[in-house]
Amino acid sequence: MTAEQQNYCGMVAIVGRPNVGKSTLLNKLLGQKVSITSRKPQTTRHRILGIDTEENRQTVYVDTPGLHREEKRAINRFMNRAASSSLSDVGLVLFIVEGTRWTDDDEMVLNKIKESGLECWLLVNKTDKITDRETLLPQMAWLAEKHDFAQVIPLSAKQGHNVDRIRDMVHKSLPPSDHFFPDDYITDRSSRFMAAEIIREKLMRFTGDELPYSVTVEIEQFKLTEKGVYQINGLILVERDTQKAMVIGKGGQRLKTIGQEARQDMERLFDNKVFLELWVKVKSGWADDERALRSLGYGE
Ligand code: GDP
Ligand code: K
Ligand code: MG
Repeated sequence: MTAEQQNYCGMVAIVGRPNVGKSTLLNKLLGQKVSITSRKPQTTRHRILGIDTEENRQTVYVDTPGLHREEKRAINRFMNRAASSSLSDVGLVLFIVEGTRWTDDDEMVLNKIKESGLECWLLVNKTDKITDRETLLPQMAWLAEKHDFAQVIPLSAKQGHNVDRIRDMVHKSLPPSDHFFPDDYITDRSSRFMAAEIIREKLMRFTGDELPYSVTVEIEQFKLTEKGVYQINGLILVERDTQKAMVIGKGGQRLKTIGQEARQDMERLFDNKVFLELWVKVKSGWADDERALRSLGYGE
């Protein structure tokens, strides 16, 4: 009689101030875009799980929205709640910082980590931006002094440097446990949710700085047609007419680009042909209205 194979599984939180590269790392770890990224802070509004299963080992990564001191707007309050609750059910924290910069926000995140008492690995990201290699080691030594980190690892999430190594180390650190998710899952989020996020990413990429706060996307229809195509209808909600015009662009050109780019990403992620239709509608004041946010799924 052979013994059943031992399984290993655990939750790993990816934390750090906005824009350090958390979502970029998660996507690289999974080899799939499950978390949208951009140059703008507050791109990640929801807690997103990325699931990485290799044989008997399953790592469940939690990509957290950044921690913000500014809690004026309702959306920030939601993000902060999501960020702090993610620290309560994890076994390991990956703390991402930029190799070239340490700020008060990094300090604040570090204090949260210290309070949690969780094992923490320091990942020093964007090493590709450090042109003078001589400065990296002293900078890493200086960062390593800040806490009793179990590991200190340089990283370039964008270029993929050390990503496989981190993935391996994390897999090996997992405690014995049954897997939390079926082995073919890459995220806990629905395809509907992923479709909305992809559209939001393109909106942020192709429109001005004004938009991130005020735009949201609802998927009104997501169905498999008889021809085997995903018919996806997305509604883009903005706060003002001027923003509506900005999203649509001259002669509808910008919305067309957003739709084309979003469709390509969706086809890659869903591994299926997609027919995407987008509409833009003005819905005023939603970012300040917690109830409206909840109805759009932000309170989950
Ligand atoms: P998050 O807010 O922490 O999730 O950060 P994102 O993953 O959205 O990344 C923020 C920005 O930093 C994006 O423009 C990324 O392309 C960029 N970025 C992420 N990792 C690296 C890296 O290793 N090197 C460089 N040069 N840029 C990076
Ligand atoms: K970002
Ligand atoms: Mg992010």
